[in-house]
Amino acid sequence: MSTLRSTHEWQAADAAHFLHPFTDFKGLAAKGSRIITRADNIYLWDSDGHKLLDAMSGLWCVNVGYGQEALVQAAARQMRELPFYNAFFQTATPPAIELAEVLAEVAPPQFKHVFFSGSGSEGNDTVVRMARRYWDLLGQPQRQVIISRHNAYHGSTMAGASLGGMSGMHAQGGLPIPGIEHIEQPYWWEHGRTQGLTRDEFGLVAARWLEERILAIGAEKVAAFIGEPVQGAGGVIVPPATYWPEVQRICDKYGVLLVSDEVICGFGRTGRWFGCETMGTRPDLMTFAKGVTSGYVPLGGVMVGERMARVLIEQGGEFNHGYTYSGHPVACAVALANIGLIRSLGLVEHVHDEVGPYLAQQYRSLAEHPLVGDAETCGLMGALLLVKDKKSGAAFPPELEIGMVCRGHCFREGLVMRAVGERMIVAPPLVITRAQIDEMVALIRRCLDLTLADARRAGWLA
Ligand code: PXG
Repeated sequence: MSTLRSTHEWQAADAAHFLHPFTDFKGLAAKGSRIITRADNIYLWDSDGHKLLDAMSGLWCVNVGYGQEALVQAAARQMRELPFYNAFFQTATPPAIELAEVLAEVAPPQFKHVFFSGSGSEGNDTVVRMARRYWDLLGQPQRQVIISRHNAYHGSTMAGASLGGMSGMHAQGGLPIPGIEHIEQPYWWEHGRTQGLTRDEFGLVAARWLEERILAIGAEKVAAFIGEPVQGAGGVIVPPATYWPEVQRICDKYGVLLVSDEVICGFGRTGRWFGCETMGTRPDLMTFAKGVTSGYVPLGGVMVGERMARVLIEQGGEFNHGYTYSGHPVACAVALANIGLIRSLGLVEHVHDEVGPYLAQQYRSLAEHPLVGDAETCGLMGALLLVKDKKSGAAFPPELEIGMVCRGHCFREGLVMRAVGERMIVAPPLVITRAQIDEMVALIRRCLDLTLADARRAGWLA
């Protein structure tokens, strides 16, 4: 593979052949992709040699940072020894067995079993089939409905996108599939602040939307509730502290399974191994992907709590579901090296005790910026809401795409920060240091200043 082509040559070949995910194909072909050629620690370099601080960890996944030789060596060793074998016909490979064992160690105590997939989306397809199968086996086949939230992201397969609450996705391809319902998200700024509720009051209100929906459907028809501990792709929506414990209480009351989608929140992101531990829930299923291998190779899966595992194992017979790459030995070997590194570097503690609180402190100071209406963090995830009028919290009209204006400055200044509507979000690698947080926050502040200057010039401010 040549890295010696010019940026223009890469862009031409890209436009000629590569259909990118979630992309306006024609628009990108006209503009040309940004070509990323190498990375180290928390930094990327593009094909013009421009250096960027990657405050998004690739795509919420490179938890241990780039350039970790232990993961490279684990992949090379496993590829030499046994690059592939399946787990279908009563076979297994040592890395898959060992990873299952290690996941049972790092996951909350109710999890002793795992079903592997190749991605988070496939993991959530497994969730749908497994939850419905569980109720079938218990003689309650009418328990089919899975409740999720608007503005949730659970992947891009038919089931994953159906569970997700992205209207743009539902508008294409005949989604959602039957038996998926959505309630409103626990987004205080939009749904609680305007009602004059405190965050904690709103958390209870939002959780009770779940109870109302369960009662409207009939509890005997509800299989499960699924949610991300903190919504990632939806814009780092950190729920009030009261939300998840109340959701847990409601799920317990009606016997509804609780599914924690840990694809982003898992493996240290929130300052605990899994986001459910930060939020205080005891899920029955946990979807994971991304941080399990720090994105070095694809791997996902579902941790299955004992309540369900006992039924699926003891009474289940054959579960007619699985993927060629369920338990891929190279992916599992890399995951083992990755989890080993998270442990030996103490990254979960590093987020919990050191850089998570430090990021929160820095975000309190960013909250003072005239463009910022709200600033929040959870572990190493952060969001800044850009507003037109700091006093009233009035929003910019969406057509101004203020987030994209800010994002443009970020790229030019050497920072990868995502824009989700008016929310500017970060989720840097967990190896980030305090000094690097200072560097990141200085870049963020500079980009906010540049965006503010643009907005002033254009007369967009209140
Ligand atoms: N669940 C959650 C919570 C996710 O964030 C998936 C499932 C699907 O995982 P796979 O591996 O199938 O992509 C995700 C993925 C974004 C963005 O724009 C987020 C994701 C994927 C692509 C874009 O923030 N998360």
